[in-house]
Amino acid sequence: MADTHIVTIERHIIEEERRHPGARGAFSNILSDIALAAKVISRQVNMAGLVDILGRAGHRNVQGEAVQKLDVFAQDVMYRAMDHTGHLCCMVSEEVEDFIPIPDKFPAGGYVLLFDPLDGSSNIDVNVSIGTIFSILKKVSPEERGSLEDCLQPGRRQLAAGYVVYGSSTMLVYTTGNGVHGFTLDPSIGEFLLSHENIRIPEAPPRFYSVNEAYEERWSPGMRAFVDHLKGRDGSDGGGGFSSRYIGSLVADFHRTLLRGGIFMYPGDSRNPEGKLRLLYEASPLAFIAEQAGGRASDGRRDILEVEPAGLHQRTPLFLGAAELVTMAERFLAEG
Ligand code: P6P
Repeated sequence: MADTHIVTIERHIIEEERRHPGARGAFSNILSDIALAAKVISRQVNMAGLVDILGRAGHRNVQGEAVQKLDVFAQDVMYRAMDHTGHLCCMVSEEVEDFIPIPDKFPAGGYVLLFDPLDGSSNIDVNVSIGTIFSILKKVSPEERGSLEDCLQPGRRQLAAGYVVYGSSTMLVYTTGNGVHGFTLDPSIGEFLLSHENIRIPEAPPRFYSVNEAYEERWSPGMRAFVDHLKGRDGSDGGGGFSSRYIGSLVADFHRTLLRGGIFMYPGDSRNPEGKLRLLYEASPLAFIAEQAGGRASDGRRDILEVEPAGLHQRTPLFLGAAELVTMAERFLAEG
């Protein structure tokens, strides 16, 4: 008998919604709309090499169509999937300087969507996995149409967070605060099917550390000491036994950390004290997921989810992964 127990993401979202008695379906519709946008982006990403949309914009492809850069395309897809639904009061995108209001011709709703439509897009031309990252907040301001106040909330207030990784397969991973669940896109039926239920970050080996070591000269002494410890160079107990993995695509590096364990780091340094990664739509959603998977996320001193945002695109140092390693990193950094 074929296993007919296939769980689509739509079914999973509805079952999740039943856990929130006050939910009126808007929240579930947002997640389903994101899944639809992910399918459209996935198709375009996987066709990138074929329809000549690799990283260049402004010219016409073989079909004579005007070509968008994939990150601009992904931005348009996310925006058009969400602007008219009546569930959002505003949006924040890595691609747009200010917060994005809902057009007056459409009704506004009670949620905020913050997203990086296509992170790591510079990796597209060399066929490295890239991703979409999203975060959902509840509207808190009295304004009907949403405001900056609704966007600048600490990560602890997120209702849901997730990412899509466009790799050897396309996977959507999300949490609504009830564990982390992964869905793999079956292109033959156009459905995301539950493939990784209740993901937990493994504490046991193999253990990977993930950081761009080209910047070592710019690190603090504490950061250097931590990585030396991971390499077993300091001869202390518990050091060594790690492998280094660094893809240079945040979603891909985090996805590996979530499934295989270890720690991902993008620290601040002497040239970029706040690091490179963005708080609202990169660090915060991944931090929510990491915590829900039994891990931790820190800026090197405190939980990412406690940081009070001051700006839409503010950067933050990021230490993400197995709780014991993130806590160890904080200890080394505190020593100098
Ligand atoms: P670096 C990709 O450009 C990105 O924004 C993230 O996806 C990735 O983690 C980081 O930058 C890589 O930065 O400085 O190591 O090249």
